[in-house]
Amino acid sequence: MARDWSDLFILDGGAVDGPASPGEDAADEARAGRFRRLRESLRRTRQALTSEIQATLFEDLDDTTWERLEEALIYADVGARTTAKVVEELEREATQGAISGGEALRDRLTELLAGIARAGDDRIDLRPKPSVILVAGVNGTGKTTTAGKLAWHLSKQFGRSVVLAAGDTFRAAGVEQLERWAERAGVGFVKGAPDADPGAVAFDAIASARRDGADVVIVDTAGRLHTQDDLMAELAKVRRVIAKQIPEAPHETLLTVDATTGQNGLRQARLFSEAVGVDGLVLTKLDGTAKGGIALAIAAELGIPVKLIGVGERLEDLRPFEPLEYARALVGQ
Ligand SMILES: Nc1nc2c(ncn2[C@@H]2O[C@H](COP(=O)(O)OP(=O)(O)OP(=O)(O)O)[C@@H](O)[C@H]2O)c(=O)[nH]1
Ligand SMILES: [Mg+2]
Repeated sequence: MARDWSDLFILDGGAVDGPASPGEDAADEARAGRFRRLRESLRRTRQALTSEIQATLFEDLDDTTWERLEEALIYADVGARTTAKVVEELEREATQGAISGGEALRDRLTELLAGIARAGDDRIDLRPKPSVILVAGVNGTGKTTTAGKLAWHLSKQFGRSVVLAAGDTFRAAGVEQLERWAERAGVGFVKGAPDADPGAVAFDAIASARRDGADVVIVDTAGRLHTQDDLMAELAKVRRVIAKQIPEAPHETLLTVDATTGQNGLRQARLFSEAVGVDGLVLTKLDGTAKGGIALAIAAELGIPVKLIGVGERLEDLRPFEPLEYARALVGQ
């Protein structure tokens, strides 16, 4: 279960904290602060859900309770199938007398949602040297931003040397945008000639990382090509070219999903995971939506763990995903 950045990454010889390594008290404080911010960013989701859930708290648990709860969860984008599963379970437990009253219902709801959100191993293995992380996703979902934020964390908090690879060669602006992130994060940057082949850029970036002994290569990719098939074919090709440098690479394929796109996110996750394979999800723009529940639908239906969440546009607005904190924030506990 990833809580802190040091829990998210699997590092050589244990957690090698970088210069900003906090002491235990500071870590607790940081955790509390982070939780506050997560609650704040999920405020909209929570307000919608909480008012429904609060309304059910003081009623007898009857059909209306379950209907309202279902509506609230579907509104939060938890998805029909996952919602049905959760509510059926709660109803069953209530009938058996295991849940009585609203408080217990809320606790159990939180527990069930957290359990669903926890899908498989949600860590990122950084032991291979260099580790290659491929960032994929449809256009505008936050790939470039996530690549930049992640590079910054790896460099600042863990002292890792990082190379950002401008694999979105489809748009010149995309290359420049990543270059600005590399400057802000203070990490390496590799781009190709205009209209270069994205696979070739990734290949060069890995070659330069190996030459310079860099720890992590993060490859940004295009989100929009002429067709979706083109996009999947290009991603598959980038992967093949990367594997020519290091057969096990990319070690991690992260898919960015914009939390504000609701159920569309589930379709995207299915498409990418079938076409190129996805190791983990980055749920972005959680700060701007009442629909944060899509993480649950993706975890439940596709078994893809959420590893990171984006809660804003600043460097520090990327965090490891923590299922229980997330479920609590969602339910309003
Ligand atoms: N509020 C908020 N905005 C975000 C977050 N992540 C990304 N954004 C914004 O979303 C917009 C798109 O982000 P990009 O990183 O450019 O997305 P992309 O997937 O690289 O887009 P393409 O390269 O066009 O496919 C930018 O304006 C980002 O600042 C987030 O977590 N919260
Ligand atoms: Mg981009």
